[in-house]
Amino acid sequence: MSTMPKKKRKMVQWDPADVKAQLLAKYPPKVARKRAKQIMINEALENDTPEISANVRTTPGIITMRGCTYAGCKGVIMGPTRDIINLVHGPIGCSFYAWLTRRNQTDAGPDGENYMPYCFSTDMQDSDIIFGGEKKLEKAIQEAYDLFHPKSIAVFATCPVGLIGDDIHTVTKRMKEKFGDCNVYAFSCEGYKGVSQSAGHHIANNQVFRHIVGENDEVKPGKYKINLLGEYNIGGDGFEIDRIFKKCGITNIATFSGNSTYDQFASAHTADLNTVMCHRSINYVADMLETKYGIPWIKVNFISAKATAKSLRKIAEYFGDQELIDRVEAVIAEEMPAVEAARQDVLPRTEGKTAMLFVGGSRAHHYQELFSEMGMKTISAGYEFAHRDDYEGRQIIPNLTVDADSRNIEEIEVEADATRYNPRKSPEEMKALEEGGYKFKDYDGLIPDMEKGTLVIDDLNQYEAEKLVELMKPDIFCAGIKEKFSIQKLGIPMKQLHSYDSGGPYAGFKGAVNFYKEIDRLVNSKVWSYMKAPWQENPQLSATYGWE
Ligand code: CFM
Repeated sequence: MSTMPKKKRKMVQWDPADVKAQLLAKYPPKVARKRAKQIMINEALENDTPEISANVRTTPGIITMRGCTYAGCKGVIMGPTRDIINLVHGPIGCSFYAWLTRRNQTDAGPDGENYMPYCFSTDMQDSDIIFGGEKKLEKAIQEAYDLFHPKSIAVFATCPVGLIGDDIHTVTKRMKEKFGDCNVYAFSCEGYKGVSQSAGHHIANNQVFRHIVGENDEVKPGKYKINLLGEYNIGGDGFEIDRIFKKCGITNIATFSGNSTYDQFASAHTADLNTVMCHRSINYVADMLETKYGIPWIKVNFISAKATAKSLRKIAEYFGDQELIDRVEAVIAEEMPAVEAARQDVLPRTEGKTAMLFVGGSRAHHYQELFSEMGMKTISAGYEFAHRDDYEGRQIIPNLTVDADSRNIEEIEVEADATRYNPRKSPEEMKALEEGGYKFKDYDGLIPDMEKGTLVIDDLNQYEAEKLVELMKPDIFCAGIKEKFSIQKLGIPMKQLHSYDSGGPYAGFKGAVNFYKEIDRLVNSKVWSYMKAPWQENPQLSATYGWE
């Protein structure tokens, strides 16, 4: 491929302050003031990161990229567990949009119990809204039990359920007692409950911790036992990470929750280390597992080959066993040549190109490392729904203020388990590791990793996305399905970093190779430069806002 002529780099000049001013120019003053706090020009200060406003309500009328609380609970956290029946209590539309659209993959496992291809819903009708839906819910739970005899049934509340006040927790409790061999519980995850799907993660994880974790005390085989928290097996990422763990001799007791089973959650307290991939969706589970069972946690990242190697070394260092350390080094040495060859192949065509990343609550950070391996710079990035700690680092957590919206979400009180609390390392061992530079419970966030003068934008919306592309002209824009076609119509290639379009895995070593090839193909395709929307050539209608 090196015979291809080197393309002339297009020079795009922009000034971050000017871009910010232009993004805000059309807003009414009150909205502009609010958005100004969520649009930050990165100053990448030495010891201090500038403050950004995050996890606040989207102004009504703005077309946000966010999803709802129900999406975060049912879709993100519980959806990827294959042998729990996910029964949605609500109108059918809410189920349709949670049915296999996220591309969280699964294998049926040795027992073949896999309910993921099914869609379970109470299909609420007008009459249920008027007279109450509890009886219908009870019947639906019974029907699911009779048909499948699952280990567990999870019930999810959608908006109308909260509005009419169905007591889903009493219904599920009664059914659990009635069945005796099936764990039934419910989630009050009505879509409106929080400002985004982030509230749904919290509601889901609280209930998983309360109803499932710790149910199975059986000791699983394995010398180096870990849990992988916040990895959802999108496009097979979890399969690739598990392949690498296996090769290294690391036993993954439970993934929360990609390709996981009920029993994995139930046994999670038997692992000796928690590794946290997506900090946003699950850091509180890591904290609860430490408080209740004494398992320490570390942040890891398996997006990019270098990050994968670093994370594996971190796990090996924790266990401190020479056998594991050597094995991890051998695996890295074996996997890296293929990655490096693929990287060298794409580099002449990708180097110097620019990217924008606007994804959920962790990928807008994680993928920057993968892009930098290809010599590409992220010029603007942000999360849909992350909190300030995901931007600025965990050290700011004590300063976070609780507002009316966050107060809505239950914080569960956890104490050390009377019989099963067992610190995996003594305070001296922990101290020795920390003195050698090892960091537990640590996440620095996205901002310190971005270059000076780049733009960090929280809860980007459709209007601003188009404006940003127009002003900064990135070579690729990464976000989700809602953004895909509007961005492509602007003549810029768009890669979905939620569902990966039809691609993946992008995690681990093999994933990095897949990603290099995919991005090379996208940023070097000419097809988008031919795009000219009809209205660009021949505007039919123009208008101004009332306040202009
Ligand atoms: Fe975590 Fe996720 Fe993400 Fe997330 Fe998500 Fe997702 Fe995401 Mo879409 S759990 S925060 S709620 S890494 S579904 S697998 S891609 S927005 S960046």
